[in-house]
Amino acid sequence: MKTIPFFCLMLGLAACAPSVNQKTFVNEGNPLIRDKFTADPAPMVHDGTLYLYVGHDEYYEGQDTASGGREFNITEWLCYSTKDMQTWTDHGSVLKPTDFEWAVGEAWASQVVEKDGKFYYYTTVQAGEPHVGKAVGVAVSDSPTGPFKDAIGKPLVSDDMTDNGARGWWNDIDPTVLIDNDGQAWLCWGNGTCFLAKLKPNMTELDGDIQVVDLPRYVEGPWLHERDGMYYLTYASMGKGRETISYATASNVAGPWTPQGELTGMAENSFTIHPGIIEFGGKWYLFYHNAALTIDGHAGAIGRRAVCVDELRYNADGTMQPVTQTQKGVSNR
Ligand code: FUB
Repeated sequence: MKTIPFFCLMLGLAACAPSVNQKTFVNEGNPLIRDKFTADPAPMVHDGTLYLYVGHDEYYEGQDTASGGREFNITEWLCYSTKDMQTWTDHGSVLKPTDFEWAVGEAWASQVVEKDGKFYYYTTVQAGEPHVGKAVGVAVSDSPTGPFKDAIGKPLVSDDMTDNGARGWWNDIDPTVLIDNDGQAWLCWGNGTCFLAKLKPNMTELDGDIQVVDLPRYVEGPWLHERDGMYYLTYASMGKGRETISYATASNVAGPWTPQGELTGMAENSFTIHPGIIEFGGKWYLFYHNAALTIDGHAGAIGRRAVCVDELRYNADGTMQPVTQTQKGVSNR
C-alpha cells in the first residue's frame, strides 16, 4: 500500500479547508445567521455552491428613534456560501458603498448574477453630487467572493433617470437582475414604483426605455426568477401595516404580468421583508428576513434584521404555494 507523505496530506487538507479568516457555522434553523444582524438576502448558485449576499444591519446609538431610512445602518455587504444548506462559510465583507467613489452613504439591497465568468454586483447606494439620491451601482469581480470593483465609475441608475412618484429621491433602490431564456438580461428595481429595463450584453448599461410594471400593493424589493418557462416577479407588498411578499407571473419578462397574490404574511417583528428565491440541489428556497434576533442585548428592530430561509413549493400550474415562515427553516437538526 502506498503511503501519502504527511506534507501532501496537509496540503490537501489546506486546499479543502476555508481560508484562516473564514468561519463556518451549522444551520440551526431560523434565523440562519445569528452573530450579525443581516437583511435583504440575495442567493446565487454557481458551480455547485450557493452564495448568499446580505446587507449587514449594524446597531448604532439612537437607531431606535431614527426614521425616514436612517433607521437602517448598512455599511457593507457580506457573503456566505454553502454546498448543502447545512454547513455555511462566512466570507465576510465583500463590498462596501465606499468602494463606489461617487457614493456617499449606506448600502441597501442588492443581487449578484454571473455572466460569462464574471460576477456582477447590482446594489443600492446613496449617490452624492451630481446624482444626489438613492442609486443603483454595479460592481464586478472574477470571483463570487470578490473583490468587487465599481464597473462603470458612476451610477447605473440615478435619481434623475426615473420619475420620483411618491417616494422621491429614494425610489431607485433594490435591484434584481435576470438573464431570460433568450439570453436577454433585465434589471428591475424600485421603491413605490416597480421599474424594469433591458441591460446591454455588457451588463453595465441600460438598453432602451425604462418601463413601469403595475403590481398590486407594490412597495419594494423585487426579485425576478424563472422556472419551466414561467417568469416570476416577487416583491414586498403592503400588508396590514407591515410588508408581506406577493408575486406576479408572466410568459415574458416584458409582461404582461399577472398578479398571483401573497406568497407570505408579514415577517416577525419587522416592518420590511425582502424575497430572494433560488433553486439549489433539486429544491427551491425562499430567503427573506425578519427581526426576531437579539445580539448583545440589542433586540431585533426595523434596522436590525435577521436573514431566514424556508423551502418553496410549486403547484402543478406553476403558481407558488404560500410559504409559512418557520423556526426550523431548512435545518437538519
Ligand atoms: O435594507 C434597506 C431596505 O429595507 C431595502 O432596500 C428594502 O428592500 C428593505 O428591506
